[in-house]
Amino acid sequence: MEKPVQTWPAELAERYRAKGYWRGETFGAVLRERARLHPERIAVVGGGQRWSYGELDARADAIARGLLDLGLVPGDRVIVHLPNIPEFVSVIFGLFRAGLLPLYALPAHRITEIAHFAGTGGARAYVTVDRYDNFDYRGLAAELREREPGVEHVVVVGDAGETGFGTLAALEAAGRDSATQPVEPASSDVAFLQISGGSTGLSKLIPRTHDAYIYTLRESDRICGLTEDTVFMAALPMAHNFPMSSPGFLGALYVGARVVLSASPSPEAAFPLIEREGVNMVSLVPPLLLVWLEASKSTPHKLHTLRTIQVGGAKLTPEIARRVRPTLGVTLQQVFGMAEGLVNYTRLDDPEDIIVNTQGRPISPDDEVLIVDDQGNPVPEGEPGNLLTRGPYTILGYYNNPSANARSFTEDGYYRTGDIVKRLPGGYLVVQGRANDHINRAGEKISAEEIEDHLVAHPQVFDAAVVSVPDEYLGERSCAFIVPKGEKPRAVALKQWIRSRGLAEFKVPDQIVFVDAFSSTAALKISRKELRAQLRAQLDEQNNKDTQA
Ligand code: OOB
Repeated sequence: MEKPVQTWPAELAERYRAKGYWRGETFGAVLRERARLHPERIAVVGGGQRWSYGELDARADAIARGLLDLGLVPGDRVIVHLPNIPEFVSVIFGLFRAGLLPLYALPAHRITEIAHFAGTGGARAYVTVDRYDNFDYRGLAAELREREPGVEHVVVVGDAGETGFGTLAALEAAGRDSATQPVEPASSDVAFLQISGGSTGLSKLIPRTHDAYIYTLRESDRICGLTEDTVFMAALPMAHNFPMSSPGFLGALYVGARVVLSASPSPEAAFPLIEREGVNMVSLVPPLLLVWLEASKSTPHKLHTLRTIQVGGAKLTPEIARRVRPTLGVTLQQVFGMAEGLVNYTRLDDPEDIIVNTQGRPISPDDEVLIVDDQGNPVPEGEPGNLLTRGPYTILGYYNNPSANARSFTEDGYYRTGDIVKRLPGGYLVVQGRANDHINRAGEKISAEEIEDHLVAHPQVFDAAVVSVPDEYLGERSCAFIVPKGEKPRAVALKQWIRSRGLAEFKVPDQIVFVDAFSSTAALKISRKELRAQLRAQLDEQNNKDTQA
């Protein structure tokens, strides 16, 4: 039987230590050190609160003790389902310090996804917020307790109401008076579980160690020029790997900089904060960049403190990339990364041509990048192929998931990213597309298979195929082809069906097309993958006709 976590072979681990990549640091100890060096400096600003490093450190301590006093033991998994509020930071550092593993869920996730994480992650606790963005997370918590009784504890940030759940405030207060002494985990231990975009079916869990993740923070800080004077804004959901660690809010805290949390990435929420806090760095997905570029032309808010805008998560077109410097007077940095590991950056002093036309090059000299054809043979330099990678911070396997590991990793430990890229001289990568069927909707990854499974569960659906369609604003949008069973359902009813199945709103198909049947060859002889390709081609043809007409 495979172990739940695949680790690096001893000789590689030895090499990464010898080269000074892995330095034996842990998150809990890093925060302790920053708080000792400059206790008064502001670490986190958001939700009407300003916490110094000293205060954050003290809160993390209290939360660690409070959690252990609930009966949780080091190694236990705890789902963290929080929006961009300062408690996100105190809770995860409390967990790190107690040796408990946060499992990060996005605020958009709903009961079906959370129950899946709880089940596959074997989570014992769930930390959430009372209400946010018109959604009652306590209701979700109650349903979760029923569906996954292994989740013994619920901790609510804010008001627990009549639920009987504990609150973070109470847990922290109890922790402050507790004599429990948390034991710092080993730096080679898994620090947390990140979730995968889920190209085949349901999301998989990604185990990241302190050593490997902190290495990416240190190097990202250097590459992206972070100093103590950096004021980094987390505008995207901070549970996502990009604003978390590339260099993200964790990279900012690692150098003793300031993190400003925006409740939403909209210009209405973010611009006043940029002005008030003197934000100089932010990370965005391409559609948001477009919105920011437009809004910046007429905003009354002063944005002159901004120095770097990072863009990643989905492909940025050169046309839009080219507008960034003239419009906002900032340096653009392209970021091509994945929660499984590998992160590429354009460098701040790269020529404009590289910044505009490439997705950067890897962080580490020891990031091994292979570009191969479908048979696994290397393609000639400059030709597109499948990107495989391994290195000092790319995982060697998903958490507790042997069948996904057999598909996604080669025998010699390379991760099959599913991305089609080409490599330019100097190691710069240009993303060309995806080999597998997921939809990258404004940076949110949607598995076609997952949505199809939910659609065919509808009584009036005989068959369904979900494909990506190019979209001017979102980059890609989702289109569901439906073969009805009996009376044709209404498109709105199908969308409502997906919501009622307890899925994140971004997974609701943007477009629904009814067809009488999938071509008979398709239904019987070809794979889902080929069927989706055929349908995508049909749509392209249709769209071309429409634009010509
Ligand atoms: C980031 O992480 P994930 O895990 O949500 O998604 C990874 C996938 C990549 O495999 C690629 O398909 C796509 O997202 N992607 C890009 C891209 N950045 C990510 N595709 C084209 N151009 C880019 N710049 O999305 C992520 C993690 C860390 C840093 C940045 C992004």
